[in-house]
Amino acid sequence: MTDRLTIRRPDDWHVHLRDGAMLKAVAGATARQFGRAIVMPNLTPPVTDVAAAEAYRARILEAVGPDSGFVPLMTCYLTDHSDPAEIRRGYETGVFAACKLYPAHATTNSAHGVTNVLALGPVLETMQRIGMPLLIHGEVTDPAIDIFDREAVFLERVLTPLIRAYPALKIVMEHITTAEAAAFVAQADHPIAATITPQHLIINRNAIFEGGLRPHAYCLPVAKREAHRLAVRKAAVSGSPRFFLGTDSAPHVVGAKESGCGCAGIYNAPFALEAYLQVFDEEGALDRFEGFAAEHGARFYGLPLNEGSVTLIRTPVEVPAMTGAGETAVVPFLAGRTLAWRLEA
Ligand code: OTD
Ligand code: ZN
Ligand code: ZN
Repeated sequence: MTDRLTIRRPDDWHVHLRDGAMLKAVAGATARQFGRAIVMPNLTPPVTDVAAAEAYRARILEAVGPDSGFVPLMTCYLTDHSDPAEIRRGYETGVFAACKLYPAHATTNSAHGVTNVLALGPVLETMQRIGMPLLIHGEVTDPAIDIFDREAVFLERVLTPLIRAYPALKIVMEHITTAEAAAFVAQADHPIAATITPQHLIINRNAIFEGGLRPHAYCLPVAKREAHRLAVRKAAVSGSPRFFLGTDSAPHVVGAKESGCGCAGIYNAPFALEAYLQVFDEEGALDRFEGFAAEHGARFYGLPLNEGSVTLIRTPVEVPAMTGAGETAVVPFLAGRTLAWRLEA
């Protein structure tokens, strides 16, 4: 039995680092594990131009401190009014690593998102030409579509026409949750990949209702039935370079989750690597962990692999009931549970 695993330093290809006090409270958890992270732009107001991204990047670097070595990769939040020249300037000057597409009202702070993706012609043409990835929150927002079906319907209604119209546009389907999305990404004749979160590998939708309403198991896209969890797990451990790590860690202060209208989002950053590794271990796929965590994403983005390494040790570790205090008090994913691996300090 393997009891120590050393891999190249991994990256998180999808994280919400927030701002202000919450940024200061949570950024270290990500920087401790990952060499780089794709930082989501859904602040209020969202990060829609180069100046806002540079200022946000500076605040993140201040929060992680001068010696962390952590590199935040910034994203541009697309709106119906995004300017292709600004996006290109951001990409070519190394400020923007990608653009993020939120269908309007699909998830937290997405009110300024895009109402019709295919109407973004000049932006998408520019991105395709310069090789800039489009990161997609892949759910339709049509209220007539059941919330558990919104990802699968997005594949048909939006993603299929999109890849037909832009055959060379690099696309990442973020946080996939369904067998349909896993199959689509695995098989598409297109430069497409997907990120996978720890929660969608570990919980199914029963977790949201286990003995009562469980707000800390609620995120978007919402967890699906068990058959989907198993399909997403299979994709993650398959060794396919189209699947890679993206935590979608999305902290909300405890009172905003435990509420009459609780916010969507799961804070998994503190034990992200441990949670993923447990899944790979259970699946007998320890040898595939490094590809998923530290290689596939960088290759898809066209970035160099990280130098350096991290080591995980097989030893029980208990996830605390809460991290932070006051305005930064957050209940982490798997709070109170014991995980089988621990990241070596
Ligand atoms: N999902 N919560 C948030 C974002 C994600 O769709 C996402 O990327 C958030 O709070 O920012 C969530 O449930
Ligand atoms: Zn999303
Ligand atoms: Zn997210």
